[in-house]
Amino acid sequence: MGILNVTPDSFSDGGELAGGPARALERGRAMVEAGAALLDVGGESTRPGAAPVSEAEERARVIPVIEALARELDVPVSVDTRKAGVARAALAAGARVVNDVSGLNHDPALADVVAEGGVGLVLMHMRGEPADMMGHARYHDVVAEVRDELGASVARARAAGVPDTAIVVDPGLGFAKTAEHNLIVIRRLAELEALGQPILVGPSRKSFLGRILDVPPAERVIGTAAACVAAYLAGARIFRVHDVAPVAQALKVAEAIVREAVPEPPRAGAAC
Ligand code: HH2
Repeated sequence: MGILNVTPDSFSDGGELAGGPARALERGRAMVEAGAALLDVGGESTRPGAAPVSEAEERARVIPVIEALARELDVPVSVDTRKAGVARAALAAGARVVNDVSGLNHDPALADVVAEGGVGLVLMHMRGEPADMMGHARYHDVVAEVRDELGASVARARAAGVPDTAIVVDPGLGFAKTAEHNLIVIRRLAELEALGQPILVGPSRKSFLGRILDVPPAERVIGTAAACVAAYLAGARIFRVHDVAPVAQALKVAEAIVREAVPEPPRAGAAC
């Protein structure tokens, strides 16, 4: 899942795609060529302390981009939003998945929009709001609590009529979690398989990698790939990243090792 943030203030790529859909389309096309199977468009930064965005502003940011991607590219588009109104407009513009970082805790109407649209739903774990979530990073057993709280989100989606086949769960790395919590969650990710849904992770360029590596966001690409491989080995199957090409390579190698098989014959000249 390639990240396309059309925000002025995202923590690592804010402002890069401002000014109309052309640059987002160009970036999206490059991500698909690099191996992305899904593109995630977001119009509201949810980094710790980020300022909330009005529904009208969020729609104005994401809708033209979603229309362009859905029209021009062959992969499904997801909308990263917590708001039912934005999700409804995004589905009308061609989005096929809703990625809700609040796990259906922010806007009760969002589950109905997903059920009526017959689209996919990513349920991410967080506590509180982006402004205050780090104050909620207190757990006895972070993995068990994330699993149980995600289980409540899954139950809410089912109750609204979203089928199991449409639901993906995500532990929400960095959302109401300290760096140490993120590491524990990745190492014990397999415990989330009890929920019975595919697992997505989003470690891309996040500050826990900066804590380990002491480098700024743009230099956390190899760290992101390492975190994705660790999560893959523990059961994750969808990876939300800014840097699709290097992460896709790392995952391809990890998958070949797990399967003990080279995926396809090497191209002529690539044998050595
Ligand atoms: N992380 C961010 C945003 N959306 N969605 C899911 N499912 N999982 C995540 O881990 C996740 C997410 C935050 O990262 P980013 O979009 O790069 O930054 P910002 O929120 O500042 O736009």
